[in-house]
Amino acid sequence: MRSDTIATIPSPHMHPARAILVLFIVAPFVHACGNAEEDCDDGAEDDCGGCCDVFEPSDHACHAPSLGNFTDSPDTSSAVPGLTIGAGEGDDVDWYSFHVTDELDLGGSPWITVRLTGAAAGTTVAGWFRCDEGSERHTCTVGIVDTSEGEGCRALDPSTGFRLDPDCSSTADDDGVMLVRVLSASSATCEPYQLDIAVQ
Ligand SMILES: [Ca+2]
Ligand SMILES: [Ca+2]
Ligand SMILES: [Ca+2]
Repeated sequence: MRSDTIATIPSPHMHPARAILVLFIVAPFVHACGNAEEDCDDGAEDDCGGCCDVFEPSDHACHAPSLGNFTDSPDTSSAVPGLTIGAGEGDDVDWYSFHVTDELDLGGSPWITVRLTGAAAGTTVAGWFRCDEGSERHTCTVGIVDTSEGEGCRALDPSTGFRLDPDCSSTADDDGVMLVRVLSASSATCEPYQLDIAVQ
Protein backbone atom coordinates (compact mmCIF):
# COMPACT_ATOMS: atom_id res chain seq x y z
CA MET A 1 0.00 0.00 0.00
CA ARG A 2 1.40 3.35 -0.99
CA SER A 3 -1.52 5.61 -0.09
CA ASP A 4 0.97 8.09 1.37
CA THR A 5 2.34 8.80 -2.08
CA ILE A 6 -0.99 9.73 -3.61
CA ALA A 7 -1.76 13.42 -3.83
CA THR A 8 -5.40 14.21 -4.47
CA ILE A 9 -7.09 17.52 -5.09
CA PRO A 10 -10.67 17.34 -3.80
CA SER A 11 -13.18 19.32 -5.79
CA PRO A 12 -14.58 22.38 -3.96
CA HIS A 13 -18.04 21.04 -4.79
CA MET A 14 -17.39 17.63 -3.28
CA HIS A 15 -19.15 16.66 -0.07
CA PRO A 16 -16.53 16.68 2.75
CA ALA A 17 -17.21 13.08 3.71
CA ARG A 18 -16.73 11.95 0.12
CA ALA A 19 -13.51 13.92 -0.17
CA ILE A 20 -12.14 12.12 2.87
CA LEU A 21 -13.16 8.82 1.31
CA VAL A 22 -11.29 9.66 -1.88
CA LEU A 23 -8.22 10.80 0.00
CA PHE A 24 -7.74 7.90 2.30
CA ILE A 25 -9.30 4.76 0.86
CA VAL A 26 -6.91 2.68 -1.16
CA ALA A 27 -8.90 -0.17 -2.56
CA PRO A 28 -7.16 -3.52 -2.28
CA PHE A 29 -7.54 -5.74 -5.26
CA VAL A 30 -6.30 -9.04 -6.51
CA HIS A 31 -3.18 -8.76 -8.58
CA ALA A 32 -3.87 -9.60 -12.18
CA CYS A 33 -1.57 -11.09 -14.73
CA GLY A 34 -0.80 -9.07 -17.79
CA ASN A 35 -1.71 -12.03 -19.91
CA ALA A 36 -4.88 -13.90 -18.98
CA GLU A 37 -3.32 -17.20 -19.95
CA GLU A 38 -0.34 -16.84 -17.63
CA ASP A 39 -0.03 -19.11 -14.63
CA CYS A 40 -0.33 -17.09 -11.43
CA ASP A 41 0.45 -19.97 -9.10
CA ASP A 42 4.19 -19.40 -9.07
CA GLY A 43 6.01 -17.65 -6.25
CA ALA A 44 7.22 -14.10 -6.48
CA GLU A 45 10.46 -13.97 -8.40
CA ASP A 46 13.41 -11.86 -7.40
CA ASP A 47 15.83 -11.11 -10.20
CA CYS A 48 16.96 -7.70 -8.99
CA GLY A 49 20.31 -8.98 -7.70
CA GLY A 50 22.32 -6.09 -6.27
CA CYS A 51 19.87 -3.53 -7.64
CA CYS A 52 16.80 -4.12 -5.49
CA ASP A 53 14.33 -1.38 -4.61
CA VAL A 54 11.61 -1.43 -1.95
CA PHE A 55 9.00 -2.92 -4.29
CA GLU A 56 10.98 -6.05 -5.14
CA PRO A 57 10.22 -8.75 -5.88
CA SER A 58 8.25 -7.26 -8.75
CA ASP A 59 9.42 -9.29 -11.69
CA HIS A 60 6.08 -10.78 -12.67
CA ALA A 61 2.71 -9.22 -13.47
CA CYS A 62 1.07 -11.66 -11.06
CA HIS A 63 3.04 -10.15 -8.19
CA ALA A 64 2.93 -6.52 -9.24
CA PRO A 65 2.92 -4.34 -6.11
CA SER A 66 -0.23 -2.24 -5.79
CA LEU A 67 0.09 1.54 -5.83
CA GLY A 68 -3.53 2.04 -4.78
CA ASN A 69 -6.53 3.65 -6.42
CA PHE A 70 -6.58 6.70 -8.67
CA THR A 71 -9.57 8.77 -9.76
CA ASP A 72 -10.18 11.23 -12.58
CA SER A 73 -12.33 13.44 -10.34
CA PRO A 74 -10.60 14.77 -8.44
CA ASP A 75 -7.49 14.38 -10.55
CA THR A 76 -4.96 12.17 -8.78
CA SER A 77 -1.24 11.72 -9.20
CA SER A 78 1.68 10.00 -7.57
CA ALA A 79 5.44 10.24 -7.84
CA VAL A 80 7.33 7.18 -6.62
CA PRO A 81 11.04 8.01 -6.27
CA GLY A 82 14.05 5.86 -5.43
CA LEU A 83 13.34 2.97 -7.81
CA THR A 84 16.02 1.02 -9.64
CA ILE A 85 16.17 -1.26 -12.65
CA GLY A 86 18.83 -3.46 -14.14
CA ALA A 87 21.90 -5.40 -13.05
CA GLY A 88 19.73 -8.30 -11.90
CA GLU A 89 20.69 -11.90 -11.48
CA GLY A 90 18.44 -12.65 -14.43
CA ASP A 91 16.40 -10.29 -16.47
CA ASP A 92 15.26 -7.60 -14.07
CA VAL A 93 11.71 -6.38 -14.73
CA ASP A 94 9.63 -4.05 -12.59
CA TRP A 95 5.84 -4.46 -12.63
CA TYR A 96 3.39 -2.19 -10.82
CA SER A 97 -0.38 -2.14 -10.67
CA PHE A 98 -2.98 0.41 -9.71
CA HIS A 99 -6.74 0.69 -9.95
CA VAL A 100 -8.50 3.52 -11.78
CA THR A 101 -12.01 4.66 -10.89
CA ASP A 102 -13.88 6.67 -13.51
CA GLU A 103 -15.75 9.23 -11.41
CA LEU A 104 -18.59 11.39 -12.67
CA ASP A 105 -17.08 14.55 -14.14
CA LEU A 106 -17.30 16.76 -17.19
CA GLY A 107 -14.09 15.25 -18.57
CA GLY A 108 -15.67 11.85 -19.23
CA SER A 109 -13.27 8.92 -19.34
CA PRO A 110 -10.00 8.95 -17.37
CA TRP A 111 -6.73 9.90 -19.02
CA ILE A 112 -3.92 7.77 -17.58
CA THR A 113 -0.41 9.13 -18.00
CA VAL A 114 2.66 7.15 -16.90
CA ARG A 115 6.21 8.38 -17.35
CA LEU A 116 9.66 7.97 -15.82
CA THR A 117 11.81 10.75 -14.40
CA GLY A 118 15.59 10.37 -14.43
CA ALA A 119 15.60 7.02 -16.24
CA ALA A 120 18.52 5.95 -18.41
CA ALA A 121 18.06 6.30 -22.14
CA GLY A 122 16.62 3.11 -23.55
CA THR A 123 14.59 2.24 -20.45
CA THR A 124 11.12 1.29 -21.60
CA VAL A 125 7.78 1.77 -19.87
CA ALA A 126 4.51 0.28 -21.03
CA GLY A 127 1.10 -0.37 -19.52
CA TRP A 128 -2.02 -2.48 -20.07
CA PHE A 129 -5.51 -1.68 -18.82
CA ARG A 130 -8.04 -4.35 -17.94
CA CYS A 131 -11.62 -3.17 -17.52
CA ASP A 132 -13.55 -4.19 -14.40
CA GLU A 133 -16.53 -4.63 -16.75
CA GLY A 134 -16.77 -4.92 -20.50
CA SER A 135 -14.03 -5.42 -23.03
CA GLU A 136 -11.14 -3.13 -23.83
CA ARG A 137 -10.99 -0.68 -26.71
CA HIS A 138 -8.49 1.89 -25.48
CA THR A 139 -6.68 4.74 -27.19
CA CYS A 140 -2.96 5.52 -26.96
CA THR A 141 -2.99 9.29 -27.12
CA VAL A 142 0.74 9.42 -26.29
CA GLY A 143 3.00 6.48 -27.20
CA ILE A 144 2.16 3.53 -29.41
CA VAL A 145 -0.18 0.55 -29.14
CA ASP A 146 1.33 -2.51 -27.45
CA THR A 147 -0.76 -5.69 -27.36
CA SER A 148 1.97 -8.00 -26.02
CA GLU A 149 0.35 -8.26 -22.55
CA GLY A 150 -3.20 -7.16 -23.29
CA GLU A 151 -4.63 -3.90 -24.59
CA GLY A 152 -2.07 -1.24 -23.81
CA CYS A 153 0.41 1.44 -24.77
CA ARG A 154 4.17 1.76 -24.80
CA ALA A 155 6.19 4.94 -24.44
CA LEU A 156 8.54 5.92 -27.24
CA ASP A 157 10.59 7.88 -24.70
CA PRO A 158 10.56 7.15 -20.94
CA SER A 159 10.48 10.84 -19.93
CA THR A 160 7.51 11.51 -22.21
CA GLY A 161 5.82 8.29 -21.20
CA PHE A 162 2.49 7.11 -22.53
CA ARG A 163 -1.10 8.22 -22.11
CA LEU A 164 -3.81 5.58 -22.27
CA ASP A 165 -7.44 6.64 -22.47
CA PRO A 166 -9.45 3.60 -21.40
CA ASP A 167 -12.77 2.73 -22.95
CA CYS A 168 -14.70 -0.26 -21.66
CA SER A 169 -17.50 -1.54 -23.86
CA SER A 170 -21.05 -2.01 -22.58
CA THR A 171 -20.54 0.24 -19.56
CA ALA A 172 -20.28 3.97 -18.93
CA ASP A 173 -17.74 3.41 -16.15
CA ASP A 174 -14.23 2.98 -17.49
CA ASP A 175 -12.96 1.46 -14.25
CA GLY A 176 -10.18 -1.06 -14.26
CA VAL A 177 -6.68 -2.17 -13.34
CA MET A 178 -3.59 -0.67 -14.94
CA LEU A 179 -0.51 -2.86 -15.10
CA VAL A 180 2.77 -1.05 -15.75
CA ARG A 181 6.04 -2.67 -16.78
CA VAL A 182 9.48 -1.08 -16.71
CA LEU A 183 12.30 -2.77 -18.62
CA SER A 184 15.98 -1.97 -18.29
CA ALA A 185 18.09 -0.66 -21.12
CA SER A 186 20.98 -2.81 -19.89
CA SER A 187 21.37 -5.76 -17.54
CA ALA A 188 24.93 -4.63 -16.80
CA THR A 189 24.18 -1.44 -14.89
CA CYS A 190 21.85 -0.48 -12.05
CA GLU A 191 19.89 2.61 -13.06
CA PRO A 192 17.65 4.79 -10.89
CA TYR A 193 14.25 6.11 -11.92
CA GLN A 194 11.12 7.70 -10.55
CA LEU A 195 7.68 6.45 -11.57
CA ASP A 196 5.17 9.22 -12.24
CA ILE A 197 1.45 8.48 -12.56
CA ALA A 198 -1.31 10.96 -13.29
CA VAL A 199 -5.01 10.27 -13.78
CA GLN A 200 -7.24 13.13 -14.87
CA1 LIG B 1 13.37 -2.62 -9.49
CA1 LIG C 1 12.35 -6.18 -10.53
CA1 LIG D 1 -14.88 10.48 -15.44
